[in-house]
Amino acid sequence: PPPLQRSVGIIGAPFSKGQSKDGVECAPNKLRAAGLLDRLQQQGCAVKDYGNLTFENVALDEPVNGSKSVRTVGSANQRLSEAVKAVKRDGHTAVILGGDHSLAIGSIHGHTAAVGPVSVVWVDAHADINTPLTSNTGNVHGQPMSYLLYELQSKLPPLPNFSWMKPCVSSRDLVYIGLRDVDPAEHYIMKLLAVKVFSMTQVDQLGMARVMEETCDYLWDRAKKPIHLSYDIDAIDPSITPATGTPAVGGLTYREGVYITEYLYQTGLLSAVDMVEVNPLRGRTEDDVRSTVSTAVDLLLGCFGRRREGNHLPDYSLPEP
Ligand code: HAR
Ligand code: MN
Ligand code: MN
Ligand code: MN
Repeated sequence: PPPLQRSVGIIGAPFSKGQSKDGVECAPNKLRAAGLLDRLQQQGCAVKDYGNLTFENVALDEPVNGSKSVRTVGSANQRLSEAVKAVKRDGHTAVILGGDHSLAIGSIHGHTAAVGPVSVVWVDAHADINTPLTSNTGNVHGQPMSYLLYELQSKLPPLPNFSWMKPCVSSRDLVYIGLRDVDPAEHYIMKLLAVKVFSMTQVDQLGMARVMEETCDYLWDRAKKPIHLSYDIDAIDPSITPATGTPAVGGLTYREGVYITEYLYQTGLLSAVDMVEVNPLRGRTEDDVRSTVSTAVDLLLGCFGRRREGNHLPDYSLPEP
């Protein structure tokens, strides 16, 4: 079996300007308060918490081609990219606690800057592949994949505070899982680039076990590369994770969601994980928030070796009478 990475470096990215709803910036501390670090340690991980990043609010950040807060998003992602690069150079698997999904720009950029080309597994109800010119909402959290892909560079207008970033992902190294709310332009782009997609239709057709086998077969066809898992909590059905900004009915079950993490853990290739779009201000009840946060924690524990069959530490020994 491959040597399994159990050293975790956590970065809080309390960033919300990639969309317009307050609250998503509270998620990193909520995930910590739910016991994330202790529970990772209890399951045998070495954990280093790098704390929360602070981001500057760029004044006079007027929309650019209709996209909102572009300068603020650009400078925040530059900071995040440097932080992720440092965590990778320290030898950890990076965990980025969002924040909204626009932070995948800096997270994936910093990851590739440290380790070279990666495979991206994007688990989401949404494709987040609008260009600034196709977006209907102007929210950058619906656009990060277009910034990252080599193949879309000629379609991007120049963006203020993004000159630091260069595209770093090939469309052949991207797999989507869980899609069910995709804009026409996004659908066109994914067909044009022949991106591998397991929408909810394929999840229904194949079952999650085959989806994960085919995901890895596809990604490993050329070479095994470090995996960047970008997990949007809205991939899970809103009956389980309602506290999120753009819930979409018909999502993954808790079990399907956890299976993805268990499967990727055992590949031994998981190198960075984003957990994004948890919004503690969006639930209707305390229970809504609790269920969303605890599911996000369970998904992260699954990424680092938690098994539903049970776990024990390698040095466990039975007490003698
Ligand atoms: N496609 C829409 C847009 O471009 C919706 C994006 C949805 N939000 C997210 N991202 N949570 O996954 O704005
Ligand atoms: Mn707030
Ligand atoms: Mn997303
Ligand atoms: Mn989403």
